[in-house]
Amino acid sequence: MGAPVAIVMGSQSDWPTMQCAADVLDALGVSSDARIVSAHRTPDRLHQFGTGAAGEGFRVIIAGAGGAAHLPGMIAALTHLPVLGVPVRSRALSGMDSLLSIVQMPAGVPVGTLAIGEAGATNAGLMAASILALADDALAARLTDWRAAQTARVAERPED
Ligand code: RP5
Repeated sequence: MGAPVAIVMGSQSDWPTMQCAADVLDALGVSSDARIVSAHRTPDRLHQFGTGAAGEGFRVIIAGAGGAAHLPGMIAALTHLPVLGVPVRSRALSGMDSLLSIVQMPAGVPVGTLAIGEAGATNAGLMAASILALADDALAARLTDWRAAQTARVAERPED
């Protein structure tokens, strides 16, 4: 069976951010397939990916882009799969442009928008795992363990 999660991004330059989603999914034992799909530079690839994603076996799509970040919304327009949008931090406007481009979807075409940058990518991975865990008890247990380990790493007091 192929990877249940697609991680798509507008550019190679988005990968250091989007890799956070792949890393947390990997830690949870969920395989993902990362691809570069640009809404503006590769529109045909975008259409092919969006219309074919469900048929490829993907269950959740994580889409990250920066600047005029139309990728998550356009993918959501082409598939019924859940789309999680990650606003990548941009050079000019620090990702505020990305955030507003992704979050302000018209009613009827949802994108679940996460935080700007690496935190958003990590949380997109966790959210994708949570969605898959609804139908996968073993994954739900791994997710619970991951959260418990995170809690255990928080010290009671700060160190000098
Ligand atoms: C967007 O433009 C990409 O998602 C990226 O965040 C931004 C800049 O892309 P590059 O010029 O670095 O390829 O399409």
